[in-house]
Amino acid sequence: MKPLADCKLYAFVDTAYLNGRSPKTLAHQLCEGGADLIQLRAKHSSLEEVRQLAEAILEVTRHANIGLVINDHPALAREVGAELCHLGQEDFFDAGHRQVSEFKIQNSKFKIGLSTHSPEQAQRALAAGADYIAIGPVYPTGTKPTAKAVTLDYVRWAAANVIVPWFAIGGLNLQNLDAVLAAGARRVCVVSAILNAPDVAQACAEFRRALE
Ligand code: TZP
Ligand code: MG
Repeated sequence: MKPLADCKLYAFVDTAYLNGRSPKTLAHQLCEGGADLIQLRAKHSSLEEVRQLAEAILEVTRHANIGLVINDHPALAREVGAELCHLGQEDFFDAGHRQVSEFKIQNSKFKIGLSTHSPEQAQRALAAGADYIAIGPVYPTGTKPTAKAVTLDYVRWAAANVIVPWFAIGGLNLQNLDAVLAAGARRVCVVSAILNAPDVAQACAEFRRALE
């Protein structure tokens, strides 16, 4: 996979948006559209289901040389050979973890990203050694309906202060992308605007073009 700093478009296979499509087909379309990273987000799946999904998607992402991020399950991510894992505040700090190195035993190349929703959380994530952080939700989003929007103010703060690769996330679409870029974002995570598009690969390619 590309170095994280060069990854701009972070797309998702989110099982909430499958609508009958196969996860593997979606992964293909995201790769074809130019995603730099793909996260498997399967909030209502059992660990065994996540493992099977991850193994299927890895066949696609490995071939495309794109990093696969497993949401929520660091041990499983390492076991299946995914390149990265993403954890929320509740999965990491609230669960008693302090350093991402706790998850890197015997695999120093394995990377951990952390969600953050405020400057204080970002500083704590950086001190914990996060390989990347997510900044959001920038806008309200149906993908995470209970999360409060952090607004472009937090994006501007990140642009001025965050020294690891960071991705703006939450409610991003092709209409508001320019405002997010103007606030200083150079990397974005996009779930529903890509997975709900009539043509996933084309939607992905449009984000890619806008980010170049
Ligand atoms: N974390 C913060 S916002 C969000 C997550 C997982 C959801 C982003 O999804 P969408 O559909 O791109 O708003
Ligand atoms: Mg989580």
